[in-house]
Amino acid sequence: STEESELHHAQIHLYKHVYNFVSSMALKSAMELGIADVIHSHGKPMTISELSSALKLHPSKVSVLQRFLRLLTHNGFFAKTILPSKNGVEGGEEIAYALTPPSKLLIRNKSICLAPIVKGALHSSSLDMWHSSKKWFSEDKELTLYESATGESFWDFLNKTTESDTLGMFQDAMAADSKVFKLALEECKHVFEGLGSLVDVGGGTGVVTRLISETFPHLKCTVFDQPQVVANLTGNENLNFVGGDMFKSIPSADAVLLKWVLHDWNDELSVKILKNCKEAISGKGKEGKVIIIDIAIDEVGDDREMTELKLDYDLVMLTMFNGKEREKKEWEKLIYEAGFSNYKIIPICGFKSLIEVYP
Ligand code: 2HI
Repeated sequence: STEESELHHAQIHLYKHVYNFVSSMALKSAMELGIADVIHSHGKPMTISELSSALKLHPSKVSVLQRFLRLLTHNGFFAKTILPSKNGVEGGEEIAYALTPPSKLLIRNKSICLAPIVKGALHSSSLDMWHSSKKWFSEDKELTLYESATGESFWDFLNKTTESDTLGMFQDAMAADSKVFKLALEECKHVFEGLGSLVDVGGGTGVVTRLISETFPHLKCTVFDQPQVVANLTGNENLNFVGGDMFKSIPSADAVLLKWVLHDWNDELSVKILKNCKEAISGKGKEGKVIIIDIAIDEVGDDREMTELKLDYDLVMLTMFNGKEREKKEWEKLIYEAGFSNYKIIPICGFKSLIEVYP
């Protein structure tokens, strides 16, 4: 009956969402084991026994590895290939696992490697807070879920010195993400053409600025971040690191870059940052610009998978920082509220957008 079939589908739907975390955590296991690295250095697809000895697993874990790989293969991280039987005997064929484009993103020491994102985003410090959401919903406080659960903000957690280098973990993740920008820079070169100077607000260790600086060697670049972030960093003739507070004032330049910054902050604080950006580019008159790189939610234009990722990110930003991912309309409101007159939005890097904002 239709009632029965509806129940079946509803059940599958619910269980699938209950166990979504298993796919995330199996991906984390693959990253920690370094499965992609091993297949990559082997240079060709590997059988289970080859993998298990290269990974130095306990012999009792061979079948465990095989089952992890079955799920990861189903999820598109590996591809099964059949190796011809060695001695030509029928049924002697062996299965070997090959890399796919998503697992190639886990290979370390490649120019683009997203393993640090997997590590940081699926670290217990990013996940534990979710167990406290019921308490958080009942609170009449402006705390993030992270603060409500741990008693301190994520930023304070990053900055306190502990035996595990959490600030380093976060910076590695941000730097890894920034390297993806190298390809995007080709598509959006025109955005930076003709500029004399650029300040990268929240530029961290300067990965994006270095990429821009390599492409535009005459551009005077400044990486602006909190004093403790830039303390031990040195630039070169056209790249310098400046410590400060973006809520107070931002160094002057022809253009300001805000990559993955505004989604960490609520509307009120984002407008404050944008107003300081406007002040920073005021010397250039109408020629100055602010360049925002962030997510723009577009439930109509994007497919389901893309929207799901953007909405997931929205809850990550909400729970960690009281930040948000914004729809195009919300970006527009923010931009005009900060006193800008116009903007242009283009998609880059798969799921992000580049927004050029003009005074
Ligand atoms: C490391 C990486 C991430 C994290 C925490 C870490 O939180 C991310 O990649 C995510 C999120 O899962 C993130 C992305 C952008 C951003 C802040 C966090 O501005 O330790």
